[in-house]
Amino acid sequence: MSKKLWGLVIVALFYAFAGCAFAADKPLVVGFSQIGAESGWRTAETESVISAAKELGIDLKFSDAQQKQENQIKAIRSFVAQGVDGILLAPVVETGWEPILNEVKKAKIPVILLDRGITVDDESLYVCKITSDFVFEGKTAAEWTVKELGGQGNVVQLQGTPGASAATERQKGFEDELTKTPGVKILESQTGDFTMELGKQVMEAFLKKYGKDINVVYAHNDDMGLGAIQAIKEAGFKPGEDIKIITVDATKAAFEAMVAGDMNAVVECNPLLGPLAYETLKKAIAGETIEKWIVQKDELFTKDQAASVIGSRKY
Ligand code: GYE
Repeated sequence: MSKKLWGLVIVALFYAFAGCAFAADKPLVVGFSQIGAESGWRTAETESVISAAKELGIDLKFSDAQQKQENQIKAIRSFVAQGVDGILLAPVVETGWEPILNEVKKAKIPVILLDRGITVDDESLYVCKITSDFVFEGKTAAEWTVKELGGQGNVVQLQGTPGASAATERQKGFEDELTKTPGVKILESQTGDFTMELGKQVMEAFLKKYGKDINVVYAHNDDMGLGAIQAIKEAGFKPGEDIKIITVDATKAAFEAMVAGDMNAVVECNPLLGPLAYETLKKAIAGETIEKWIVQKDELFTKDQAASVIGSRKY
């Protein structure tokens, strides 16, 4: 080979190696279809997913669906078109995901469900779900309610988004546990769509109908519970005393309400799922076997603990 040819070979090899090194450094591209910004919990989750992406050098494509499944489907389709390496999906409702997830499967893109579950016949449509145990959360809220009422009293339930696993299962866990104590009755259950505004409106209607007959409000999230507190105050009652309140999430705002004496108890639900989501996605891409349900552990906090615990809360 002539010197010139050798020179060309060396240059070509250099670019080939440089190309490989570049490919290895190429950031992971991840699409995140988020439900919306309906609650303080969800804002904390969004922040966790975005900040973890920054820390890990991940190229994150973020899409806010404004609580609509059709927007989530559009976002997922666009992630596929962009050729992302993986998808994080926080599914607003449980059903209706098969067609779009089949498209994703054909494109061989792994999907991880974040914070809520789905029901599909073909479980291979997603890698795993990373969520809390909502049935446990509901059961825990019921146990507290029974204890607080000494086995006798009336409850109203503010439900989350209809069809959302977080709502269906928080209701199931609560109601199943209450059947053990016939003295505690649920006067009425209605959805407040996980928002403060609707939580307040529904509570206003409950107060008009049942007034002081309501002993406990069980809200499927903090925001609806905080809305209920406003309604109770406006109706001239004292929240936390005349009417007791238990919610799920345990955000800072709920802790503040407990410190102020307006709220009585919260069941935790961890929204800081970003780091775990990426760690799991990387494992899935590397072909590792992953548990179908990665459960987040939660605990109950009561008003008495609030002041000492609030400082160490991370969301
Ligand atoms: O509890 C609620 C939010 O899916 C676990 O959704 C999540 C729930 C959370 O809007 O505040």
